[in-house]
Amino acid sequence: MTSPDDKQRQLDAYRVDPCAAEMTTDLGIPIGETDNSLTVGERGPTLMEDFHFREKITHFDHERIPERVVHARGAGAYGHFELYESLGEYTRARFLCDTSASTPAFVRFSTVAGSRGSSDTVRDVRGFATRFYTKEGNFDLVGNNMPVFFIQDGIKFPDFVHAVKPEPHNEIPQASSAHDTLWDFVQLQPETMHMMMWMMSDRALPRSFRMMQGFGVHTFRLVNEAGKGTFVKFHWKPKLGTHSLVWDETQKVAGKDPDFNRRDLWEAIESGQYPEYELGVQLVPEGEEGRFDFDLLDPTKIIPEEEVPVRPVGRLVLDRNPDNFFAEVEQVAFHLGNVVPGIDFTDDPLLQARLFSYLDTQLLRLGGPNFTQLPVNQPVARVDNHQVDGPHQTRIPQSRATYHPNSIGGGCPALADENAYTHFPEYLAGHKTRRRPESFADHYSQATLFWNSMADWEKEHIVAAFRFELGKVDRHYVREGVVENLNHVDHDLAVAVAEGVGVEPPEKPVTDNHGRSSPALSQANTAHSPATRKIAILVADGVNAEDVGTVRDGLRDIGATPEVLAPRDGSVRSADGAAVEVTRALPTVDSVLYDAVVVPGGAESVRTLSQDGGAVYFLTEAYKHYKAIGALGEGRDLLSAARVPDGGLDLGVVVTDRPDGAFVKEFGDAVAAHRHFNRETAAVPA
Ligand code: HDE
Repeated sequence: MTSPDDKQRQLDAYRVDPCAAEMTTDLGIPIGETDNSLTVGERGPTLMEDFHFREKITHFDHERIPERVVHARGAGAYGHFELYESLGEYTRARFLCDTSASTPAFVRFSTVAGSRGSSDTVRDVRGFATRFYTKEGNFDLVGNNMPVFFIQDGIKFPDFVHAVKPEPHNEIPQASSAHDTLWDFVQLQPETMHMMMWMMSDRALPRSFRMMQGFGVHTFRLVNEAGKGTFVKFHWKPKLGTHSLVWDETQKVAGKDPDFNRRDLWEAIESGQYPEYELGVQLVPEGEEGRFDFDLLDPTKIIPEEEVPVRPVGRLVLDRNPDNFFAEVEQVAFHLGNVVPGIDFTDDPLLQARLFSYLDTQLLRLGGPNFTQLPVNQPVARVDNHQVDGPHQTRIPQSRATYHPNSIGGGCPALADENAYTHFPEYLAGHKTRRRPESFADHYSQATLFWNSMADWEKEHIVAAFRFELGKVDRHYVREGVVENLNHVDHDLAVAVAEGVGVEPPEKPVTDNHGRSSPALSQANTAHSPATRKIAILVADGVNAEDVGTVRDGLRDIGATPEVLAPRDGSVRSADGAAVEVTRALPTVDSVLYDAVVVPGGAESVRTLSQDGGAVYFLTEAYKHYKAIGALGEGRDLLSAARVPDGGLDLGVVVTDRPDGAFVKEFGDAVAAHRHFNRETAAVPA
């Protein structure tokens, strides 16, 4: 049986308490002076024999490893996975059969295109890579927050990545797809169209790593004790629902807090608001794969949830931040090839390419074949084999015979028996060829399905995103090429985009829209909760203390995170002379860093805030970004100053004279709704 502590106990052996010893060199020689180099006289040259100086600088010079060529920027956390019910009918993977096991896990979330220092909130896919430290070895589910991919065959990956990365001549733009080379690739490679619909949707702007779905993307294979295979797609569903920022907000956050998503994950775990995701599987029995109008091996296609339901099988809880970013998050080395008995691959050509790439990339990044010995990469399962030597070998093999078979070493280690990994004996025969199958040829139907499934506001955001991105493309013919491709997806979409980017709109559709939709694809149909939402309470001297108390305590009771913001830090004096503690000073924060805002009553407080451009702008901008807004008593006057319509529950503006439970309930519901896209905001000056 696995326990979530197995991995932590193993890591304990590597954790270093900085207070456990005095300062030494790397070889343990005590150091009493580290501020001055060894010189000839106080003003003379430095001596070569200063071994402490040389060791310190040499180590510093080598402190970086190559950043990941993609997914360079990320954040990680430990957690554990619990299974609801056994999947023994489909797989022999023990962690998917034993409901008493709690499997330790490590997750790394990431953006894809930007370098390590880029901003979190750019328009991009997010990586969602999960490692399960099972008793049978590590299983890495290296997924994304979108269920399809840009290309069908891995041999196109370098082409795609070169196109989306900053352009080669001037290394501009950083972490953005809005430039010529990406869209040139897109217009020439129509298999990208389905993924580009996701990329231009709000899915590319997650509010939080805690509020995005995860997908294994490829079709994998589960194999049971009897050797029977079942095709499987893996899904992660966040407990808090799938929610996104709005575009204007993401761009501002990129400057105000480039670590927005990273910080959000860190703070949620530190404060005990543990992120939680449900693992789901879509199962397709071997032999039934022909029943779809697409190929299960094509990674640019989903299986609509309405056709094959996602069966929830377990939950992942992230409950521990790493101790050291470099040692754990930077050095974690995921590999699609890390599978356990009972989980196998398919012939998806993107998956097959990844099986080569991840191991290769780790050899470069981590400097040799022993990276699996790094604490975060070590399995909790026992490791024994004849792979010896190489840079940074940290184990001390005691065997006198490092080959198999051997008699000198007693034949050890013995080969595994019935628990050994066996590959699914798929029957294959065919000519060697470099050809894409005909079953991969339809690049548009599912892009149309995605478009048809969107709510009106989601469609508006997609059109605006295409207009923004193509508007940054200099070559007119590239814009035209993309519009031509879009006309295969949906005529109205193509016309709307064309009109925004100065391209002649296509006259008629290429084919009729098939009219099918999949409601599960829309974020309008996700889970909603006020839990963990950051809510600003704007106050100044003279605030009504009862209002603040009721709102703050009421919001905490529904799991939200209220923060009291005032023109200065420390505390403010309430109308009845009490001290109201301030969480943060207004000049150090911005409305884009909060989910909602409330203005308590208190005539003097509201008068002061109305004279404070920062406070007024805070509200105006929150309104523009469709966030829930609340006001109590005189707080209404600040709404007027910010040109926020007074009241309008259906617009997410909650106003009351009395600070009571009913207000908290209504405001909590408005917060849970996430955004109120039915507002008219075009004229709002923020
Ligand atoms: Fe990756 N990918 N990828 N990828 N990928 C990497 O491995 C690659 C693909 C994904 O948090 C690299 O360790 C190829 C699909 C995530 O450390 C590299 C192809 C999906 C992460 C690599 C793909 C992903 C990576 C870079 C096309 C979603 C971050 C550094 C055949 C299912 C893992 C590294 C982390 C990272 C190659 C396509 C997800 C170069 C060749 C599809 C989440 O090996």
